[in-house]
Amino acid sequence: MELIIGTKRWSTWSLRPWLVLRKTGAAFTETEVELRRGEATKVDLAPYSPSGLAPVLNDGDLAIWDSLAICEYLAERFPEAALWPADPGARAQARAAAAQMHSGFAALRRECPMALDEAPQAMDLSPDTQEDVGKLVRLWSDMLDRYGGPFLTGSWSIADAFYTPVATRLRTYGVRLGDYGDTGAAGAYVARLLADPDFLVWEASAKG
Ligand SMILES: N[C@@H](CCC(=O)N[C@@H](CS)C(=O)NCC(=O)O)C(=O)O
Repeated sequence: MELIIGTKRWSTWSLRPWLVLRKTGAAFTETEVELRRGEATKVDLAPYSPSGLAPVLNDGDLAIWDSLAICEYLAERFPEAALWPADPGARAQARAAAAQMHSGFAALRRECPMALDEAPQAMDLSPDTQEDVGKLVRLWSDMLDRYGGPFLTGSWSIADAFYTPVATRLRTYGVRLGDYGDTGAAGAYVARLLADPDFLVWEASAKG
């Protein structure tokens, strides 16, 4: 298999399926396309991506071009990796959490891009981004409480891959979750995501 990814320093969409692919234990090659933004990137990605966006997973002659679709495909292809929880209720909630990240948190994503090469520096967040951070704290705290941790639905799942880039954003922009109602569980979850051995491999190579 081959995973086409964007610039590792800031491609959050690429990081998610890359983490999931690592958790399968399958061998894969990665092809990093530098995201130069605008028309140049479209030209660079065109030979690889039917959507003109990264990531893309190539498995034989099959190309899958959306991060969530790639993760779903991997979950079906590698059932032994237990990439979603076995319990139907927990699985539905893990999927809901991943989908919420896939299509939500627009203000946080816009205002706080992933920037793995930048030193952490606190910044003032807009009201919309503050609202997103509050939403994150409530979501994480509720799920960690319900399933007992250490990840959102117990064992690590695709949902946790979807929130790993957010954990880097919170670190980079010095967001103190205690200011948003965290009593410790959400902050500990962020630390756990950032200590994931596969994430550390990605981070080291992103910093090059
Ligand atoms: N919904 C897509 C979004 C992918 C996406 O937006 N990728 C960005 C990189 S992080 C991209 O390829 N941008 C190309 C460009 O900027 O022209 C997914 O989940 O894979």
